[in-house]
Amino acid sequence: MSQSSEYVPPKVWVWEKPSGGRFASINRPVSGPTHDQELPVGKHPLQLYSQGTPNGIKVTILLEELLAAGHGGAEYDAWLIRIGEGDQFGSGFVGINPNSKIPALVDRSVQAPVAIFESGAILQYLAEKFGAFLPTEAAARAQCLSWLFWQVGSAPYVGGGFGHFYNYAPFKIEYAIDRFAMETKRQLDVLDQRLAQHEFVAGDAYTIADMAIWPWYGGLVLGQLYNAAEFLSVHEYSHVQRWARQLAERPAVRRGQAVNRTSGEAVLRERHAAADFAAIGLV
Ligand SMILES: N[C@@H](CCC(=O)N[C@@H](CS)C(=O)NCC(=O)O)C(=O)O
Repeated sequence: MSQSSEYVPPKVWVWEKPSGGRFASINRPVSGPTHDQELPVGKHPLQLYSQGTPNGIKVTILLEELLAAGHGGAEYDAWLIRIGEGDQFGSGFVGINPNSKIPALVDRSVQAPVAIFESGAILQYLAEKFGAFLPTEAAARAQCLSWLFWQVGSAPYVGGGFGHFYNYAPFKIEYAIDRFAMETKRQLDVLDQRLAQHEFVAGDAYTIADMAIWPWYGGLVLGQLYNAAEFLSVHEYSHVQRWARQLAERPAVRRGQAVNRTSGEAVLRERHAAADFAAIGLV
């Protein structure tokens, strides 16, 4: 392993300059709004403020699945928050998510609107609100929530760790790439062993755990994330591959994947009606 580094950490870290790399212009070590920016509000009960990243599409997949299952109360407006432009630091967005990360949701179907942030919390809120995609029986529910929280806790090693150092960092650091490639492959193996035994992550039923896990780990094995399929030998995870393809064929997953995207094949920057999908060739 190459071990060269001339950097010696100072006694106290201070923020003097952008760190370089893809997110340097928006990253900063303090929280709170940087500018005034009201959030738009559409006509539907649910208002989503998001971008079509793996964390964002977890929620749009669930919303599209709920609508496909006949839950008309899940109609939503999906507004684009351009994280590369810093929209997440606008006063309106910070008002509903002090952590300045997409996705964030406002449920306006209730008398005092409810704001929710953190994708896992949003999935659980919606699943409980509509009584769908989250088992009610105690053991099955525990499995589903265990895998949901596994995703929320594990994916930062994939995104902030592996993806960042393999794909976005301004130069390659072998130590960092080794460390996070190993952890990413360990997580893929955890999932592969689970999916060797069960059709879906939480067991026999398709749940919010699948919807949370698919955008990250399905994306990796389908070659849609970080251009890293070959590097991570994703063909080794045959059960994850089987499950990832199965979900990718669901019309609601395809629709959810298109919402609030800014690039790629099927792009729906904002979604305000089911009919919007026709314009991009989706049903
Ligand atoms: N734990 C959060 C993570 C959300 C997150 O990291 N969102 C990213 C996009 S995938 C974001 O908004 N980044 C903007 C930024 O870091 O300023 C969740 O699951 O909702």
